[in-house]
Amino acid sequence: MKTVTKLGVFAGALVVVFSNAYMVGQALGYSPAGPTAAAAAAEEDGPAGLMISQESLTLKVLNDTFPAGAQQTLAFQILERDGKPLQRFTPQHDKLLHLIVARRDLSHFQHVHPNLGPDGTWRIPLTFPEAGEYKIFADFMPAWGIHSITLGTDISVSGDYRPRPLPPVSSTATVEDYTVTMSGRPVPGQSSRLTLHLAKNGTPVTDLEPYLAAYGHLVALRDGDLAYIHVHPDGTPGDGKTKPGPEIVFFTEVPSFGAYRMFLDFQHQGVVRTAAFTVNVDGPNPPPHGLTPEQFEAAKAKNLNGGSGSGQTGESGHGHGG
Ligand SMILES: [Cu+2]
Repeated sequence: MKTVTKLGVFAGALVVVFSNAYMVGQALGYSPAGPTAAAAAAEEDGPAGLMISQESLTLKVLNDTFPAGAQQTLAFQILERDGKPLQRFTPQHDKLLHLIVARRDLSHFQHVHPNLGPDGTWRIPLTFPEAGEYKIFADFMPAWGIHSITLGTDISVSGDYRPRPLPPVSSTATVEDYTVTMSGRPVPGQSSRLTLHLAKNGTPVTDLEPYLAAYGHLVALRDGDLAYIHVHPDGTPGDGKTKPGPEIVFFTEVPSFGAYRMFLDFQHQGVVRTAAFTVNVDGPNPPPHGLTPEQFEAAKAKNLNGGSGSGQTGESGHGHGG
């Protein structure tokens, strides 16, 4: 057992050393171990939004209670590693911070933009429409940062909670007079092209308005843990080639197979609307640690055989007893 423990510690230490090297390298604008290793390290970070604290930053909500159906001011801070509120942010898509609110059953979604106070406290009037378990995601980039970070935390709104089942899978969503049709198929671990076609009362929409510097914003939340994927479209308004509809093209990468709820925010005739889709993503999942499928299968086979050749009990490599 001692050997196994030591190996475990050693493996852990390797991961720490590796990711530190990666972070330093990334901060300096290069990847010391090459693009494959960098991709592997990024992969190890996993999907965004699952943690309250990541990369030395911590999301802290200042409210104590959250009433159902009544507006109140949500107040929160992003704490730096010394516990002090982060005060300087780099704008992304016209905003210093994007706040996503979703109910755990994915029946409710909001994408709003809080205001930053001089002391580093973010505030926004917010209504949780019904009782239930919610999650909020703060999507931002520190002024000293080089990429966006999404921290997430749970919010409980007390009362009679009746979770709803996920709406059925459909490639069409309607919101008011608009019909949005999705084509393309997300593939786990791979950048996949998704095209969203917009029509109003059956007529293709060709005069979409830029909203936060894009013709559309797509947020995907994984059913079960609400892993967060925020995708911006291919092309930006005013680049001379991106048309204001009727199609918006996204390149999105989902982390695994499973069900996702995808929310498209778009602006037309002065109003921002959200169309929501349930999408079922088929496998296979990408192998871990940035390995190729062949490398991973070979590693599995090696571990199963464990050097003894039995491959049945796994005792030589996976003992947990005393
Ligand atoms: Cu936003």
